[in-house]
Amino acid sequence: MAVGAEDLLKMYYYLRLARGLEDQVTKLYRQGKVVGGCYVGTGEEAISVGSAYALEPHDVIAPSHRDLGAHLVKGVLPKEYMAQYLGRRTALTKGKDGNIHFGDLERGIIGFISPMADGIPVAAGAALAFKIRREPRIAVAYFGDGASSRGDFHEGLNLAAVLKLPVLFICHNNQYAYSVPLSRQMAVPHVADRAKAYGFPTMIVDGNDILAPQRFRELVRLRHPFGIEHDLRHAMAVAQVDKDHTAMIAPSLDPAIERDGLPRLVAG
Ligand SMILES: Cc1ncc(C[n+]2csc(CCOP(=O)(O)OP(=O)(O)O)c2C)c(N)n1
Ligand SMILES: [Mg+2]
Repeated sequence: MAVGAEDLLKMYYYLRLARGLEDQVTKLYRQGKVVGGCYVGTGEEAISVGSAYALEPHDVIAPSHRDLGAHLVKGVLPKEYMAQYLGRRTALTKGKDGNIHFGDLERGIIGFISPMADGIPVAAGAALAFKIRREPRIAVAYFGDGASSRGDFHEGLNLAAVLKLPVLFICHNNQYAYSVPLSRQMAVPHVADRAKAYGFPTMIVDGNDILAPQRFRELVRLRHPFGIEHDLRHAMAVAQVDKDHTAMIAPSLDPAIERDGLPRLVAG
C-alpha cells in the first residue's frame, strides 16, 4: 500500500494521542491516583502505531506493555484507557485490574498477561486457528528484548516455525530489560539472531521509523512466521515509574531523544 498524506496524518494522530495519554497517566500515577503500577511506551510509539497501522482490521494483536499505540489503532478509546488505570468499572477489565492487563477480543486484541513473553505462544495459537480455519488473517505478538530471554518466547517461535503459522513477532529492542542492559542478558547482538535459529526470516529496522512496518506488510501475507526487530534507544528507561514514583532515566540514552519517532514524523 502506498502511504498517502491521510495515512501520515492518522499515524501522527495516534502517536500524539498515545504520548498525551501516557503523559497524563504518569502525572496521575505520581499524584497517587493510579491503582497499581504504571508502564508507558514513551519513545516506542512509532513501533506500536506503525505496525498496527500496517495490519488489516481482522488481524489480531497480542500487545505488550509498551503498545498503547497499537491498542488505539485497533479502536481502544482514550476514556477506556484512562478508566483502566483508574480502576473504574467502565474500564475494559471493569475495574478488576488497575494496569495494562487488558484486551478486547471483539477488537482483535488478546489481553495482556505480563511483559515476559506470555503473549507469544497465545498469538501463535491464534495463528494456528486461522490456519486451520483457512482464514486470511494474521496474529501479531509484541514483546521486548528482555522477554526474549524467557522460555515462552522460544516455545512460541519454534511452534510457529514448525507449523508455518501466519504470525508476526515484533520485538521492541530498547536495549534494556528493566535496568539490565542487553549485553548482560544475551550473548548475541540482536534479538533477531535468536529468532533465526528457529528457521524463519527476520528483519531489523529503525524503531523510530514509523514507516518501516509498511515494508513487511506484504511479507506477512505469505502465511509463514516472520520476525521484526525494531532497534531503538530512547531517553526513558524501562521501569519508567518505580515504586517511589520517580522515573528511572538512563543517562547514556539521553542523546537518543533527538531520534524520537514523533518529531521525526513531523520533520520528515
Ligand atoms: C511474570 C513477570 N516476571 C517479571 C516481571 C517484572 N518485569 C516487568 S518488565 C520486565 C523487563 C522486561 O524487559 P523487556 O522485555 O526488555 O521490556 P521493556 O521493559 O524494555 O519494555 C520485568 C522483569 C513481570 N511483570 N512479570
Ligand atoms: Mg527492553
